[in-house]
Amino acid sequence: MSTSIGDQGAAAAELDLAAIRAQFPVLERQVHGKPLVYFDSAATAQRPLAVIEAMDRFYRHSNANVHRGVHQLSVEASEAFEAARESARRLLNAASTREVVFTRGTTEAINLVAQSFLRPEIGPGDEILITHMEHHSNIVPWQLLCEQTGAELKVAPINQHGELMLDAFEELLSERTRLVGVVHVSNALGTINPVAEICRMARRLDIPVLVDGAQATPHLKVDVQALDCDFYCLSAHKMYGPTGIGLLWGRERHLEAMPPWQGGGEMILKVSFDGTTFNELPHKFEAGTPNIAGAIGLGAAVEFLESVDLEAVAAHEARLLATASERLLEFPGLKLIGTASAKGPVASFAIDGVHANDIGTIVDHAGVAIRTGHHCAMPAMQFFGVPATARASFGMYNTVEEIDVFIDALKTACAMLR
Ligand code: C6P
Repeated sequence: MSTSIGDQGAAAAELDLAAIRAQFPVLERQVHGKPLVYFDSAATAQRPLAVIEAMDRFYRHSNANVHRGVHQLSVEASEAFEAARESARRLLNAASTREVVFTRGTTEAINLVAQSFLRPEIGPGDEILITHMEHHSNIVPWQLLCEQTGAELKVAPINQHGELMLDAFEELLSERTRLVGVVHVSNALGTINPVAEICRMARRLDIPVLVDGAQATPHLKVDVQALDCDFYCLSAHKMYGPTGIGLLWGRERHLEAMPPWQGGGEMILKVSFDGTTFNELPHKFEAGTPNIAGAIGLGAAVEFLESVDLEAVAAHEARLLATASERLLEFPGLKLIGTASAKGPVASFAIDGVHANDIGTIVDHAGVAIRTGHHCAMPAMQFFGVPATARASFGMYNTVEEIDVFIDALKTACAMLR
């Protein structure tokens, strides 16, 4: 398990960028008459042909419901759906596909853990520990749970670089802590958290750890067994797959002990008015017709990630981040928000006297797509005393030349807005 994108880079081979870019049809388009520069991969990455074609193939040739029919199409759909689960297992080095639950994405995976794993176990006097850099998806489900149960939400502090203060985090762990929820790679700051170390600390007190991996899986090799966490959540659309699908990985013994979260078809073995017998893992948590094409797209995204040299990708993305950060710091009054020593490819910044949304609008006219706002991480914004940032986030298909276009567009924006 790598902890830093930069660390992976030193000996890595060069990426064949032209070959990678050729796999992403959207990169050929123009926006406002200019070639698209897509610097918003943290919001959602673009999709390679392999993903688009896998979903298209399913709809054209094998579309049917899963686990229900004996007819050929249903068999093919079920096999493709379960093959995608096996691909997801490989991605995370999970011990078994029984531990891989398809969800709508990271958000739903975290809510599932909050309501099914923790809610029956928790009450007044208990605590849930998260960090100050979490996405709202890893804050609000715990706040709701605290309201429902009388438990208390604790927040571990971060420093001015946007790094978790590990000593303070460890001090907040106690026999009252019933779960730790931590983001692997922060979407707003880029910080890569030392998740294995966090799990070691929590393990000493037998506290389960949930990792929000939404921003990690497109960039890092993740091994849930090596991390020794209890739950890992991800969204396919951040890792070159489709929207509306993601997964919860959970240790089998936890998932076995957890009650179903939603009831309906697919998650049962037998139903009568006297009672219901639930299906085995992981189907117990997959009520209703699933997002079949989405799961197949997720599987194709995993295979796409397996087809590239992830170390070379990491080195390339680290170079993009370093170049962008250096060039951004040349702007007077610009502050980088998030300067952790271990960082994913996210350059978040604020400029004195200039609103982030105005920057976003002006650079868009040069064809450059960035995200502006609070990035669903308002507490992190509050910590840095800014209402919003402009965020350029990179994927494997971005180039240094695109950073030149972005910097020129930003110069135009500053000249107009100041
Ligand atoms: N961050 C961003 O622009 P969903 O919406 O469930 O696929 O993912 C939620 C989520 C959870 N955790 C982290 C660290 C995330 O980055 C996200 C999504 C997007 O940064 C949209 S707000």
